[in-house]
Amino acid sequence: MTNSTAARPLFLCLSLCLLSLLPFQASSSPTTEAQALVKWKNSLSPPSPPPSLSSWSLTNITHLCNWTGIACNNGGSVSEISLLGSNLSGTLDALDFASFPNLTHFNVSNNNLEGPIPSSIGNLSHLRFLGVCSNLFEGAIPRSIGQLRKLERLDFGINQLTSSIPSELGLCSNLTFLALPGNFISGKIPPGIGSLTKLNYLLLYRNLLSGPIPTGIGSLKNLLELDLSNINLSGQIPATLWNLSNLRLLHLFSNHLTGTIPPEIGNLTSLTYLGLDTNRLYGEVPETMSRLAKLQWITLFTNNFSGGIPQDFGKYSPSLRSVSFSDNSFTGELPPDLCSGFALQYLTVDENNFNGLLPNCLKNCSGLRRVRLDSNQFTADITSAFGAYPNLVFINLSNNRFVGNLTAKWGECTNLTNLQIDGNKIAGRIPPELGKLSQLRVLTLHGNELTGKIPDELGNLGELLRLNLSNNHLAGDIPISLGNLTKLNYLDLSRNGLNGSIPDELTNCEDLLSLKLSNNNLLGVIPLELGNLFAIQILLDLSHNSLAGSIPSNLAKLTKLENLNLSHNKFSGAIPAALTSLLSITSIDLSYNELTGVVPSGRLFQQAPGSAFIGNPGLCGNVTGLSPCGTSSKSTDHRKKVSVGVSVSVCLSLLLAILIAVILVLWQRKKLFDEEEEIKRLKEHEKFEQIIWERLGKFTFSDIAKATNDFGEEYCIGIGGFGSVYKAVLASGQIVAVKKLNALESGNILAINQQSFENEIRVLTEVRHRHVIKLHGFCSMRGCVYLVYEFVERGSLAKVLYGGTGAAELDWGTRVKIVQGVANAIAYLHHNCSPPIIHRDITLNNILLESDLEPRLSDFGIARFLNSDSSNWTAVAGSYGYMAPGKPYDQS
Ligand SMILES: *[C@@H]1O[C@H](CO)[C@@H](O)[C@H](O)[C@H]1NC(C)=O
Ligand SMILES: *[C@@H]1O[C@H](CO)[C@@H](O)[C@H](O)[C@H]1NC(C)=O
Ligand SMILES: *[C@@H]1O[C@H](CO)[C@@H](O)[C@H](O)[C@H]1NC(C)=O
Ligand SMILES: *[C@@H]1O[C@H](CO)[C@@H](O)[C@H](O)[C@H]1NC(C)=O
Ligand SMILES: *[C@@H]1O[C@H](CO)[C@@H](O)[C@H](O)[C@H]1NC(C)=O
Ligand SMILES: *[C@@H]1O[C@H](CO)[C@@H](O)[C@H](O)[C@H]1NC(C)=O
Ligand SMILES: *[C@@H]1O[C@H](CO)[C@@H](O)[C@H](O)[C@H]1NC(C)=O
Ligand SMILES: *[C@@H]1O[C@H](CO)[C@@H](O)[C@H](O)[C@H]1NC(C)=O
Ligand SMILES: CC(=O)N[C@H]1CO[C@H](CO)[C@@H](O)[C@@H]1O
Repeated sequence: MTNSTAARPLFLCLSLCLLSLLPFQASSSPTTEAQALVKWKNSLSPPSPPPSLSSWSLTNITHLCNWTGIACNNGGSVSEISLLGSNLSGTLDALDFASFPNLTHFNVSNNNLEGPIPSSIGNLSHLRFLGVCSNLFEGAIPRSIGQLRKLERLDFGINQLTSSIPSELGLCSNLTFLALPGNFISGKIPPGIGSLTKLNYLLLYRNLLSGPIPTGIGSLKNLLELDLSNINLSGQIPATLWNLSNLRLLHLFSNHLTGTIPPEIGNLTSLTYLGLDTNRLYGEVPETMSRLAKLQWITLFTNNFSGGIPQDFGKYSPSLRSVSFSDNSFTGELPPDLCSGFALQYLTVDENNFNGLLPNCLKNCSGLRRVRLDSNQFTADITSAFGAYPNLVFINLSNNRFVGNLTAKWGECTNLTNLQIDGNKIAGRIPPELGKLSQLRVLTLHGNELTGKIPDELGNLGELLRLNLSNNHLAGDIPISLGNLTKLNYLDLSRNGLNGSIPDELTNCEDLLSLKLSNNNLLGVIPLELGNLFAIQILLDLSHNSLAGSIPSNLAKLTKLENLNLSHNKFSGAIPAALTSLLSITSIDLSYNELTGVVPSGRLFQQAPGSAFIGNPGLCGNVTGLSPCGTSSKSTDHRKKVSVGVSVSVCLSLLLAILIAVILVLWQRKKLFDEEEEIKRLKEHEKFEQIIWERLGKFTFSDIAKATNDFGEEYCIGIGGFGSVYKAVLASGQIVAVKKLNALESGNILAINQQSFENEIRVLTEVRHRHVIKLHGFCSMRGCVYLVYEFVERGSLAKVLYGGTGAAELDWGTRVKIVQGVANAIAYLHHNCSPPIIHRDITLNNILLESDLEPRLSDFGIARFLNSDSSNWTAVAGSYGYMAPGKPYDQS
């Protein structure tokens, strides 16, 4: 991008014209200033000259001081150039800084300027304010910056600057505001930064820095905001940092910092925002943390903290708004005054070992919007522990030991999108009032002790994507109103005592990806229209019921289906030959029915294991586990019947023996039953993860682990803040790219909501577009999330653009082609996908190039679905910890 080839001839001509004026340039005068401005204006890229600069003209020199963005000092000499957001493209190369000896302000923030920041900027010896943020500037920060001794504000944020922070910056001792965030700056933070003692703001977040925080940081006594998040820092937090008693904002999150938090943190009495999450900090949180009277926002999640939270925490912090302790090893109860100020909106303490009851004050925090207490050992009575939270959007209480009943008052939380209370000991009925939660997208109550019927009112939850009521004691019919849930992706009512037949109306849920009704007492036949659930892909499980009739041949329409389980029912008749067209199936189970006749030929049935058909005495065929059908039907049929009869009776006596053994064992270990059930469920979950891989049809996680020598460095083709990318050449010859999200990123995603993440990923695997990378699938294993993409030859646009010889290939035609491709991809994601997909992180690194330089949009790591007007979903499910709350950065 450095060679701006356009407008070259014009540029040359003007330069020549201006060269002839050189003698006048010896001393500063309005004329030389005007000429320098016009020369730069004419160098800018199309639209050239920029319409916003129409007043900049050599015929208008008399009005120089009134030109757009220009201000003069009393002597009529230009003192300010301020062109914020003026839609400028081009470079600063043609701007002769030496012509502006009296310039105090230079601000070109929020444009599309590119190229290097010229070293000649060091000539602006009177400069006090330098702002170039939100452009495309690249290259190193010039060392000449050290000559700007009067500089007070320096803002280079959100560009593409590389190289390290020049130590000369330490000479700008009048700096009060130093911001370099959102670049590719590497190296260490120079120790000399400690000499900038007037600094109020030091914002270096989102760079590629490394090494420790220099101890000199403790000299910056005037610091109000220190943001060093997301820059790969390691080592301990220097003790001197805790002397910065004026700090309002301290963000050190998403680094590799270790060590403990010392009691001195209590000295930071002005602290409002404290972000220490996603590091390797450990030990107990000091008692003095309770003294932070102005604290509003604290994130400690994803560290190794242990011990209890100080009992006074919250007591003296009446403004506490957001508390996030997730994913540590905290124990004990939550402090009783945690939310005594009632300002609490966000409380996430999931994935710890908290136990006991909940703080009483919680009931009065009517401002709560997002609550995650899941995966702890809370034992509270859910009936009384929760208050009325009209603003609640998200609550996850899963996997605790909550007891009690669900009360009607949950129906008042009409802003709820997620209600997850699965894996507890909740009893009683499901209140019909839940039907009022019209925004609800996820309702999971599985693994409790719920009784009674499924309320018809759940059919009003028109936005519902996931409904899981499995593993309870629900009885009665499946309400026909569930057929109104047309957006539903997952429906799991398995392991209850439901009876009646499968309502035909269920076939209206045309977006179902997975339908699980197994282990109930369902009767009747499979509704014919079930074949209309075209979207169904992951699972259709009707096993362990008393369904009868024949298997409808129009199930063959479920061409995406991967797992079909109809076992342990009373289906009769022949297996429809049409089913052989279910090409996506990776697992089929028709065992223990009353099927008869010949198993149709075809890959599906030939490759199925024998266990898929056993327990159907009337079934024969050329497949494993079944006896072949004789050519002369009658006699062999008879023979078969005999042999089958014999084997059945053998099987039956075996079964009987096993049954007796099982009963005996159960007799003795009645108590263990729950645990076993739990293990079974876990196993099922594992299988579920596996399924996602099997869906690829061709390879599994272990194939990939093998192909990459268990993610060995030699197969790593890229590392970023998100984790690493590996190239895997599978045994079949297929090449895939595997993105391994590190604990940081995956922890973050999982903290948001594992289920909705999975849900999204599954749908993303469906996206097909020439300019969108194919996502084969994902797997979460060993605490990491792995995304498997199709491999793209040339790597990222950033790599081609900035690395080696690539840039030369990228002529303007190709660049336009890339832009068009990306635009196509975005249009497709926004308008042709349902629900629409918003990428939200389109960067040079996320645009990959094929060998013919066709672009492919990748990395939907943080993409979220947006259902037309449901911005809540995105906003609140998003990574709250990462929205810079203070926004000092926008104050310029
Ligand atoms: C600049 O504009 C102001 C009013 O906007 C006017 O009063 C002043 O005379 C102008 N100065 C010049 C040098 O054009
Ligand atoms: C000269 O500059 C002034 C001040 O910006 C502007 O109002 C005027 O339109 C300009 N005149 C021309 C001919 O561009
Ligand atoms: C720094 O600022 C102070 C007070 O604003 C001023 O007196 C001093 O001259 C400045 N230093 C430099 C090198 O400009
Ligand atoms: C800082 O905190 C420590 C430990 O809490 C305390 O002993 C010390 O007096 C505090 N220093 C100041 C200046 O407040
Ligand atoms: C729901 O959310 C909206 C928008 O955030 C808010 O105005 C409203 O008070 C909330 N509560 C209820 C009960 O609607
Ligand atoms: C609460 O649960 C208990 C235990 O299952 C049950 O006896 C009681 O009827 C339930 N109360 C309500 C209001 O559902
Ligand atoms: C929901 O389903 C029931 C029964 O199928 C039907 O009578 C009712 O009209 C449906 N309601 C809506 C809002 O679609
Ligand atoms: C049975 O199937 C196998 C392969 O699936 C095939 O080679 C064989 O010929 C078949 N036998 C009969 C009798 O059809
Ligand atoms: C009006 C004003 O400040 N003019 C000064 C601009 O800079 C030149 C060169 O340093 C001085 O000579 C002027 O006095």
